[in-house]
Amino acid sequence: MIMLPQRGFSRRKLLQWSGLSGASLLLGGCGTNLLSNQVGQISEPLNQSLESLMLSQRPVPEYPVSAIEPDKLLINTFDLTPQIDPAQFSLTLDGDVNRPMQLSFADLQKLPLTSMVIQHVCVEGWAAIVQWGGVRLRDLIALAQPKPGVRYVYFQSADGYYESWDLASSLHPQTLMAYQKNGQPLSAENGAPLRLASPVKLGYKQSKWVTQITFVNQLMPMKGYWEDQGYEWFGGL
Ligand SMILES: Nc1nc2c(c(=O)[nH]1)N[C@H]1C(S)=C(S)[C@@H](COP(=O)(O)O)O[C@H]1N2
Ligand SMILES: [Mo]
Repeated sequence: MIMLPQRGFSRRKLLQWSGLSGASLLLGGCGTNLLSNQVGQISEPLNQSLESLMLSQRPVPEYPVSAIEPDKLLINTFDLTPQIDPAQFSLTLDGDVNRPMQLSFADLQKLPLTSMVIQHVCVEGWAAIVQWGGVRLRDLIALAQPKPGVRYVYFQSADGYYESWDLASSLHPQTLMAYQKNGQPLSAENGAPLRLASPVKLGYKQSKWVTQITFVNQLMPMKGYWEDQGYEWFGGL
């Protein structure tokens, strides 16, 4: 169970800004059956603009497992750590998509697991080589099927943190919704049950405790927890 109330933008506000009604949310909730029918369809073609964005992605070189620096990844959390029971967890995919859905943690674990060893870089002056394991965000995007106008992706977290990413970085083959760190299940402090992990973005773009991923055509006034306090939006590495 998610113990903290969501802060940051409310779901209603997000829907207002993105010009969506609540109706698309009601279509979610059929997660498990929907997913088991669709796991085989991840390679289904996306719309053409998504396909060409995916082809433009170049993988970032990875490190060997021997390079992992287990003690160097510092916990960086702006507020309290949510304690989320994975059995109660669900991830909502919504916004301007053909197939809004909710996925349980068990659903996510049925999807292909990708593991990578990359460097995490925090703008506060530290970095760590970490192994992350999880689901490629592009696989979730392929399930939800964004409509052609979608250009940005919003991530809402259980601690009230929020982020927005460009679609290209979200489709990068090494952008993961991770549930493992250094070969172990993610700890609560590191964002369990599900967090962003990617070698193409700075640390503050990598939301922990992600509960909702929303696809939109335009950026909204709230762009990200740190961005709205002056940090650069793209946050590329
Ligand atoms: N939900 C949430 N995600 C977050 C943060 C946060 O405070 N809340 N901090 C960010 C920052 S600044 C960094 S560097 C990384 C740190 O991840 P770690 O605590 O697992 O090392 O998480 C990012 N994701
Ligand atoms: Mo950070």
